[in-house]
Amino acid sequence: MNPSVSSLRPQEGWHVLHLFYSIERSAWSLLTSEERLQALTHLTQVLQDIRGHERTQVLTFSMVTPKCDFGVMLLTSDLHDANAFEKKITVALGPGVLQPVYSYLSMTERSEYTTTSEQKIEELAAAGHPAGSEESVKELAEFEARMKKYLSDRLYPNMSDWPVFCFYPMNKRREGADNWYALDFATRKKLMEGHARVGRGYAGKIRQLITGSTGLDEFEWFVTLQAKDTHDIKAIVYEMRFDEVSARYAEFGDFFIGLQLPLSEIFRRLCLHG
Ligand code: 76R
Repeated sequence: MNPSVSSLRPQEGWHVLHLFYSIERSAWSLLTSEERLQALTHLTQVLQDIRGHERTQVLTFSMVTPKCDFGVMLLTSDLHDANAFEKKITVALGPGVLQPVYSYLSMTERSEYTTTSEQKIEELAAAGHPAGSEESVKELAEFEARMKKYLSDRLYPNMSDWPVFCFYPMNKRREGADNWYALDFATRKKLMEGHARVGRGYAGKIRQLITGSTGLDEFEWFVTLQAKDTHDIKAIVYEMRFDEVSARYAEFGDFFIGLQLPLSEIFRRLCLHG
C-alpha cells in the first residue's frame, strides 16, 4: 500500500518552520549574472506561490551578524505543505547556494494556564455573583468572547510587519530542586502569572509568539519576539531573567536577530545582484 500523502492538518494550530541559511558565496560566484537573475526570480516566484496558499504566512529576513544571512519564517496548517515548501525554498537559488545553518519546527498552541469558564464562574461567585445570576451570566459572556478572540490569536496568529525579530529556542529546566515538570499545576500557574505580568509591561512594544516543540525539535518551545526598537528586545529578555520562571527554570539555545524586509531589499543587502 502506498503511504498516504493526503492532508496532515493538526486538530488545532499551525505548523511553524523557522529556516536560517547562509549564502555559499563560492557556489554563487560560479553563476553568470544571467543565471543569478534567474535564480533570484525563481526564489521570488517560489515564495510568492507559497504565500498564495490558504492558511499560510511567509516572512523573510535579512539576518544581522554572519551567523547566517537569510531567514524565513513559515506558518502553515498542513505538515505536507510545510515539508514541501521548505524543500522548494532550500534549492531555489540553485545547488549549494542556500546552506541551512539552523532550522526549527514547532506549532502554535493554546496556553495551559488560561482561566477556564468554570474557574471564571467560581471567581464571579466568590466576588458575590452566584452562578446563573444576571451579573454572572453577563460577565461570563464577555469573558468567553474575549477568550475566543485570544485563543484564535494564539493558534492562528497574524504576524506583524514590525522590523526587528528575535528568535531563540527554550526549555524549562528539569534539574534537582529546579524541575519545572515536578511542580504541581497550581504552582506553575501562579508562576506563569508573574511571567505574564512582566510581559504585559511591554504591551505595544513587543509582540511574542511562543510555539511548542516538545517531541518535534530539540527544545520545548521556540520564541519569536517582534519589536520596532532593538532596545525593547534587550530590555524584555533582561527583565524576564529576574522573573522566577526564567531565573530558575529557563534554558536557552542560540539567539538570532533578523530584520523583516521585502525580498528585493534582502537581495540588495546580501549583495546577490550583479
Ligand atoms: O498567553 C498570553 O499571552 C498570556 C500569558 C502568557 C503565557 C501562558 C505569556 C505572556 N507567556 C506565556 C507562556 Mn511568555 N514569553 C516567553 C519569553 O526570555 C525569556 O526569559 C522567556 C522567553 C518571552 C520574552 C515571553 C514574553 N511564555 C510562555 C511559555 C510557555 C510556558 C509553558 O507553557 O510552560 C514560554 C516558554 C514563554 C516564554 N510572554 C507573555 C511574553 C510576553 C511579552 C507576554 C505578555 C503578552 C500579553 O499579555 O500581551
